Amino acid sequence: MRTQVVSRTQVGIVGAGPAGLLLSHLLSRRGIDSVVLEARSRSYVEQRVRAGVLEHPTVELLREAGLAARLDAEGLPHGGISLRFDGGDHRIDFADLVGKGITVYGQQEVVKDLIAARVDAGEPIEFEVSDVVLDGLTTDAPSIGYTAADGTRRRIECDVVAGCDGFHGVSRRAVPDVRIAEREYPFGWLGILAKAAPTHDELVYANHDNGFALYSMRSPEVTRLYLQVRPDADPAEWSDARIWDELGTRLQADGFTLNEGPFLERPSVTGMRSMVAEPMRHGRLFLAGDAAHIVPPTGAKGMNLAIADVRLLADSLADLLLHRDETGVDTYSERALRRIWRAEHFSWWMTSMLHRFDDDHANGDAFGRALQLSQLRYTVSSRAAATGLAENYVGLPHGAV
Ligand code: FAS
Ligand code: PHB
Repeated sequence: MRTQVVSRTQVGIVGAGPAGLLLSHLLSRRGIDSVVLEARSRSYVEQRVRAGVLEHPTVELLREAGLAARLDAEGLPHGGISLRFDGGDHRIDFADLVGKGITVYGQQEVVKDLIAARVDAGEPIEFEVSDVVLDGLTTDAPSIGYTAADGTRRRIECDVVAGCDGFHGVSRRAVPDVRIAEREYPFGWLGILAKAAPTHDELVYANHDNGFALYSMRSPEVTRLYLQVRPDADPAEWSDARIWDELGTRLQADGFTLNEGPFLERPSVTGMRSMVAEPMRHGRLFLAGDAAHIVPPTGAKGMNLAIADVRLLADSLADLLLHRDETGVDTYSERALRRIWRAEHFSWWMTSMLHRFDDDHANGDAFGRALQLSQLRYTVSSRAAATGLAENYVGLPHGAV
């Protein structure tokens, strides 16, 4: 084994997704140094197409943190969404119901803005690392061992380790007594990114007899679309013509047209699951984002929840490292989990209400289908019910639950 290179920082962060990058930025604004270790290349993480919707609290936080210049210039503010079922459109008017909205701005754009802020501040992000090992987590001198992109074996000695390495990372597995609560769904989403000008200026969630479809966008030139498919569906079975045909069927409504165009990346299938790992702390290791929880994307909560975790974690670590006050870190997991379970419920509720379940699934028989339609009709006809959807979708204020 080549000699180890040892360095030191206050917070070692594993993962350069929205959680890890934002945590590093928020800590830096408090004068706390950190190092971000990322398995992939910079270009890979900046091109990875994922979430598309920023909650109101997320936009406010990015603005407060000085990260919203491009978001404010290029993001698309939306005042509502439509639920499409029973052959008709039903708009949920966020502005009227809760006085706030959302912003459509791709996750990869948020990641680019965060990386640019770290690089501009001269803060280290190490890309293409491998063999990350977390040590000493129950001591006050934890460390992270890893192999750097140049092949040297390194170790970072820290005060704290932040596990922001997503669902497939190493951090959750370092929590010995972790308890996992989860649901698998009997379907996935085929994601389509098309160079085709959006024809409708808000998102449409469609519950059709053939299955769920989502109409979204990324810019005045790019449409983002999703089709419910089998969880093991092979994207190769979905020709361009079949995709456009099925989208046209499921999104059909009076006055609605769909522009077709070339795909900007090959359509891929994302599985659907709900998962929560508790506790989100083990000694000096703290989990944030997908490392600790996963939601089905129907509620557009995934990235927003990661950002809410990080706001809480940054405040808690600042109290610990600047003031030796452990109150924040001692209650971080319990406080974060309250918002997480609210988002888990909302995402499960939206998923259960909008997707078609097979006959052999509890939600798929005649009773389940009738319940689903009744829930949809109530949600769009009752101001109280529509307000419930609106306040969860635009995002409850951080700290509200
Ligand atoms: P991330 O997964 O974004 O980042 C974790 C980072 O850690 C990655 O860059 C990874 O390379 C790195 N990493 C992993 N293991 C490591 C190791 N051992 N060492 C170093 N680095 C390591 N959410 C929505 O709201 N809407 C959507 O439409 C949506 N679509 C999605 C589609 C897909 C295919 C996926 C996987 C997720 C989707 N999500 C969506 C959820 C997504 O946006 C996440 O919630 C968000 O990326 C969470 O951010 P992080 O917690 O930072 O995790
Ligand atoms: C997206 O635009 O990618 C998107 C929007 C809303 C969702 C999921 C994904 O619920």
